[in-house]
Amino acid sequence: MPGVVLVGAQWGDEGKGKATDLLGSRVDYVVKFNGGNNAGHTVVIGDEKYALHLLPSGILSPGVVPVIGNGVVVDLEVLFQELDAISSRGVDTSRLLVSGSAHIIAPYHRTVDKVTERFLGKRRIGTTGRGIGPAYADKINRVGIRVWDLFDEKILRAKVEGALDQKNHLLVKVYNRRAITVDETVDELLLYADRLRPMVTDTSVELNKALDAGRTVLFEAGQATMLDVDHGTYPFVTSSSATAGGAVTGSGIGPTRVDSVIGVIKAYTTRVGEGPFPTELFDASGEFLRKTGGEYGVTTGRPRRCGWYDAVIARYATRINGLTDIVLTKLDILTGLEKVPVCVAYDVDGVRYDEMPTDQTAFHHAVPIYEEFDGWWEDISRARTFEDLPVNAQRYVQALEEMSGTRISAIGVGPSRDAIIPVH
Ligand code: 2SA
Ligand code: GDP
Ligand code: MG
Repeated sequence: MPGVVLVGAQWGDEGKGKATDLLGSRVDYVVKFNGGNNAGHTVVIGDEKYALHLLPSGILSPGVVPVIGNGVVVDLEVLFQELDAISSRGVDTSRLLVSGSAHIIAPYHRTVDKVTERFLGKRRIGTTGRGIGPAYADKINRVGIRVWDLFDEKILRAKVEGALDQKNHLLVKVYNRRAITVDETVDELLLYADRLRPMVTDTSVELNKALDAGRTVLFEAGQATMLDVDHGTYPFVTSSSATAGGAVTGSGIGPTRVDSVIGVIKAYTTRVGEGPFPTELFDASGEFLRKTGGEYGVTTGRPRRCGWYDAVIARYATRINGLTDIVLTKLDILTGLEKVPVCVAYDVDGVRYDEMPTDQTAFHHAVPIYEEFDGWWEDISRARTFEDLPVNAQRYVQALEEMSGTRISAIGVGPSRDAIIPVH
């Protein structure tokens, strides 16, 4: 019966892909419940490195059924490119299931995403340009196209017509672009319909049956808590529910099916795209984290903004997601620092905040209040028990655990599958 949710606790790229892969041998299903191919998860298995975008990370584990849930937005071209790429490397992709209720990213969503960002200028979000926001906007606006619609050409044509109505007006009149035709869109979407058909099902039924039968289902979030459309740093967020609640609505299970919620947190902080980031570093320390941590986007290659660990965010993520466990990643990247600062609270115009300010102006003004920890120089990449860690690294981890209020159940000390320390 265990339903396990795994979420990012910061602004993404915490190492969720690796954490999911680690659990792979113990789970029967891995469900992606939000986002689309804006995600980028890196999994390193032996000498092989896999970058996954739209596919759930569980696809790499033999025996796991990977599921794309109803909360996901699917770019069909990317789906098949990704499937072909990993099949050609010997991965069995035949078990993939896709929810018929998931929404489609049509070519016009990608166009609107790019054009809107350019139009926003200084107020841009820094999106991945994959059409994610416009596809979710259509879903909420009730002019979206769902996977089921691909199998009835008449319906598909009518829906594309409805969706293009307003868009063409905007594209032609406001953005000075050419109009997109119904025919070109329908033709492109139908290219994939036959190949997709056998994977499509009511995944809610499948997942609930699996849970009833005592199977373990892992719900894997894309993006992260601080990018969640409700709980993140709005408007500098993605357009989906990336927190634990999204696992429920995005896959069609009830909240009572969730037994544990794992938050993946990096030992420092990164962010890609625009928006406030209190502990961001603009000096040599930031460059050190970016270089040593290889902090470049998996999807777009963008350099990630880097900063110190923020315990206010960890506490917030604990509360919003109801975390039961934390997987702390990339502790190895902090090796070699004299001192390791941790943000314990914010100063907002002279007032101390121990909890996350949800008012956008207050968060923009938040100045970190730091506590400094002594660093360590020893290589920790081969540590496999907590006691193998230098005492200063142990103290750092214990302090983070106390500040977040959630137990740290595992510590990552390298990118590979085995570079992990189980705790407790
Ligand atoms: P979008 O494209 O509408 O979802 O962008 C909105 C914001 O969400 C951020 N976002 C991400 N942040 C971190 N990692 C993401 N995935 C890729 C990765 C990013 C990449 O894993 O490396 O390759 O650049 C991701 N996806 C969306 C985005 O930066 C905007 O701030
Ligand atoms: P995700 O989007 O949360 O899945 O994370 P990404 O894959 O975008 O970024 C995390 C990066 O850190 C990947 O390159 C992983 O291979 C790597 N990684 C994960 N855990 C660790 C760790 O404990 N130590 C080190 N050095 N790298 C890690
Ligand atoms: Mg990522």
